Amino acid sequence: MKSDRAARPLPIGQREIDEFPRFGLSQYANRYRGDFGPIKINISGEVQQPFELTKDDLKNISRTDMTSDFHCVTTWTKCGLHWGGYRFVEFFEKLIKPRLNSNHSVHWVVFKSLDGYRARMLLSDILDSNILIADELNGEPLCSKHGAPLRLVAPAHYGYKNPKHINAIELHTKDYSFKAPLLTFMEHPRGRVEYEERGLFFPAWFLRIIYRPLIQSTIKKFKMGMLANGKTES
Ligand SMILES: Nc1nc2c(c(=O)[nH]1)N[C@H]1C(S)=C(S)[C@@H](COP(=O)(O)O)O[C@H]1N2
Ligand SMILES: [Mo]
Repeated sequence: MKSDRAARPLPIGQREIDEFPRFGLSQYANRYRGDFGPIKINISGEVQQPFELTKDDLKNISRTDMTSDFHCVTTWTKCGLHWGGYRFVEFFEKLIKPRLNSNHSVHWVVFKSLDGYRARMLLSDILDSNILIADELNGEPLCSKHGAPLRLVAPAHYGYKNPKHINAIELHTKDYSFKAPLLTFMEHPRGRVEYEERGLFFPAWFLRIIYRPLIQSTIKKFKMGMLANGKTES
């Protein structure tokens, strides 16, 4: 059943789907683990000393929740997901900012994941109050399928800017050159849904046409990956 979205049209080029599939780049499909382990995030880059954050550090941050739609760049949208966790802005202000270099000028934030994925975001984009570091989905602890132990939820950005299984955060200056985990054209530096920043070099309408036929086979590959690598949740 589709959700009632009469009052709010989907973003340009998106189509609503019923399920919320495990999804990503095909090369990550087979890197699923039934248990991605406890929270352990290594912080490095423009900091005085690299350090590690664990669940204990999160006790100092207030919890929050948010209902939002999730837009994959390949054109599927899952509406009305309810996330729980921490606002990234508070996570950053309390746990990272005090330990930055005194003369730092952080511009890019790079998230790295336990499955080898990585995503870069502009710091100024992710200090927005609707960006969460989530550990709950629809009232349950976040499952492995959708990014345990912690994932970024950035509803104004395409799915590829919502890294799952985060285990490292790097703070970089403006001149940092990011190596995308995908082909260069597939990684827009900002990836905002509102401006249809699907990728680079090609117009967004063209990327829709080449991505859309890949959705079903990708969902299948990610399902197979879970079956092969210790699926513990549906
Ligand atoms: N660690 C990790 N994070 C990732 C990906 C991935 O393959 N690995 N895929 C990205 C893409 S392209 C999408 S659309 C979303 C999918 O999130 P979901 O699996 O919870 O639906 O995760 C994003 N974050
Ligand atoms: Mo995606």
